[in-house]
Amino acid sequence: MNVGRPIRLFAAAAAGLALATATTRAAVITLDGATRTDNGNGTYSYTTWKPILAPSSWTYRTTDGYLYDPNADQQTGQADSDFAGSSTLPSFFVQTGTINGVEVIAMRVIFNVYDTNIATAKYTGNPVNVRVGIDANMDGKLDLYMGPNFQSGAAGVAFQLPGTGANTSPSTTSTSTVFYPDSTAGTLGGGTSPAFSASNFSYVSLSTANAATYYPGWTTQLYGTTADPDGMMSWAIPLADVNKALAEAAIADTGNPTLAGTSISASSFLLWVAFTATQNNSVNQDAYGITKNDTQTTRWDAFTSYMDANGRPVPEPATYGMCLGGALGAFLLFRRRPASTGAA
Ligand SMILES: [Ca+2]
Ligand SMILES: [Ca+2]
Ligand SMILES: [Ca+2]
Repeated sequence: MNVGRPIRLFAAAAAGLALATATTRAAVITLDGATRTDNGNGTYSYTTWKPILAPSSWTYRTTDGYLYDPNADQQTGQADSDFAGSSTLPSFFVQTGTINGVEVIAMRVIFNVYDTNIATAKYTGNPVNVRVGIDANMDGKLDLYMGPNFQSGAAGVAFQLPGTGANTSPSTTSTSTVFYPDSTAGTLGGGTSPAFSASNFSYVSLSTANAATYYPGWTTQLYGTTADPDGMMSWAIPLADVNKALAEAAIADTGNPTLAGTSISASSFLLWVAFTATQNNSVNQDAYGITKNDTQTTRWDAFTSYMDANGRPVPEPATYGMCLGGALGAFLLFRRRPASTGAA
């Protein structure tokens, strides 16, 4: 199933609606801020971090419509790379806003066990290797991966090109060159990965005890029977750098000819996927929103819904029709006004 084309049509139509909100002042992001707020009646609101939306038919969907990932479903056994969660506890979020005055896209995931190697900045062995992938041009194929890079000796936030293959499902997805863009699209890389700092990276030990601060309603999730604290990892990347990386990827990734000319804003509808791997070239641990026992050729866009960095879904066709009607009416009204003024 390729749902890219109809979604792209609605997205293009909705772009006009996004313009109306584009002038809203961007919020200042607190990278280790609370995941959600408790409404006090058994429900929660996501006012800053936005959980990834899930199709209504998908198995791993919370009752309020978000994608979650079951515990202990990662393929190689490291609990620190297992996305933790339940049908009431999503663990993959995005947020848009500013940090130190720079517009960023921020991402947050929560793992089943807190990894002290990461906490002490000893990036040795096989620490959690997490990537968020985006489909920026709505054709179902992931175009770019990004996340904290602990492995290459130059620790920091980095991008990766898609590997060879379709990159449309967990089993067809792989990652290739690690890079950070400069301002010359014609050559891959050339920039320097921003080193980890409080303004772009956060890793918090999350437990039932401190859930009121970091994630109201969270209870320590189990990999087996041990109630270890979970690891809440958040990072931020300047939006401008994402677009530079997309421009470089459009040239360097010869298997993705339709990416050329694609850039994004916080209001762009993207497919957001997350996965972990023991190496910088595969998806061999946990894919967010599907378990290791499910069919790994299931397309990412069959279990993850396109949304913007504000958590807004692609508008339904009926909604779009109403909005278009309203916009058209306003346009005609605006056009008529000078004529009637002139006649007076
Ligand atoms: Ca998991
Ligand atoms: Ca794509
Ligand atoms: Ca999974």
